[in-house]
Amino acid sequence: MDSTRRDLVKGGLAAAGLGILGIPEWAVPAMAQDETLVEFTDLPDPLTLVRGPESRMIDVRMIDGKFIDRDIFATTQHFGHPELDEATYRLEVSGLVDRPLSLSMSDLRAMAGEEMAIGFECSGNRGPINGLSGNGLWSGVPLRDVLNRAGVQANAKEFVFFGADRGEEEVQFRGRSFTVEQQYGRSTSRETALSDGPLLIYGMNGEPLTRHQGFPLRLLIPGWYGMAQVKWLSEIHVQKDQYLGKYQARWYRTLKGEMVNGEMKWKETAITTQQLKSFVARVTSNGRRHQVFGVVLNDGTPIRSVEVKIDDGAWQPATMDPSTTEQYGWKYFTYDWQGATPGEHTVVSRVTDVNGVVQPTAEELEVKRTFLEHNVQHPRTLVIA
Ligand SMILES: Nc1nc2c(c(=O)[nH]1)N[C@H]1C(S)=C(S)[C@@H](COP(=O)(O)O)O[C@H]1N2
Ligand SMILES: [Mo]
Repeated sequence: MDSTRRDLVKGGLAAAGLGILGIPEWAVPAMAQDETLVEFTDLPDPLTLVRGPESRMIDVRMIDGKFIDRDIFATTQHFGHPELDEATYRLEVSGLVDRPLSLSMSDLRAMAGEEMAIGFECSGNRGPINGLSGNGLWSGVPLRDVLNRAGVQANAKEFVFFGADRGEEEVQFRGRSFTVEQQYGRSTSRETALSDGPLLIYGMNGEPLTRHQGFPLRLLIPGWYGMAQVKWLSEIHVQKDQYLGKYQARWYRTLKGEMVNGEMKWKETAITTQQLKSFVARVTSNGRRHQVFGVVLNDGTPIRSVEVKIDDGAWQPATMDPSTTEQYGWKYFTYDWQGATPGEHTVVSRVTDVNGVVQPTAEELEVKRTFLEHNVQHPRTLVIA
């Protein structure tokens, strides 16, 4: 990760264009003028990408650059979008620290900043559109620097991140339920909190965050699913005990079967880092030539290959876009579909990482009973005219 981050940092926070980061702009995949979209037949009609001001997906068919513009970036959350005033905003750091902090945005901006390409998806994101996901060039302060400034004590184990958003939550306990007001809260281990990765973010793609993205400050843990990326971050509380808030302990879990010594064990696990995924975002035609374009995202493990399969054909190697190589960013791939015949077809992609982990088939994922972490190979259906 170090080299990726340093390369980006070299450009400096002022780096506006991609060129200055050493990324040739020609490599950014936008649809060419003479290309037209081939229509998918698996999309709901009408296709609802925006569900009120609170939730929107991106239309992945329209991806036209490395980073998704902040004004169309996917957004979702549990309690709406609080409107915070940058002038009075403070980040509180409390609990098992030597020096509790109350930092203004100018205090944070005065600290050494970094820039990193990070793509993430909501853990509920899935096909056919897979649009609850995005990729940005984020700027902010390393979390570790803020924690070191506060002085984390030796017995600190759990780092809780609270958003400024709050709402009434029902807490159930042995047949009784209690309604209390809670903040959105997520926690990480000491190891993750003090690692060389998490950033307290105040900008994306060279601009300030929008309210949808957590203005004025959000946490980003590279490689993790969306629920960890706490927006409108108002408080970091350092403690010894496990944090068991709803969105930490109950809401983001997977129930999955696993064969252990010939016996099926049903395991509940917390949602953490992103499962290896690729998806077909669009197919375009230019006369008789057809091209498949898609996206790869995961936890930052390097990718070995992406393949595309048409109908019942063999897996064919796709080409990775050489401009999308940042460790935690989205990666793009294309595949030139030769000899596409008029009529209905299915197109599916699969990605393999350097450890030999392959994106699972629907059959392999049947043992996953809950719907989060859905990284299945998702066949798209379309009609060639
Ligand atoms: N404060 C706060 N942060 C939050 C949430 C929330 O409800 N409140 N939702 C999380 C979830 S589930 C996701 S998927 C991401 C979405 O981030 P985005 O809106 O920037 O795409 O925010 C995360 N951070
Ligand atoms: Mo999410």
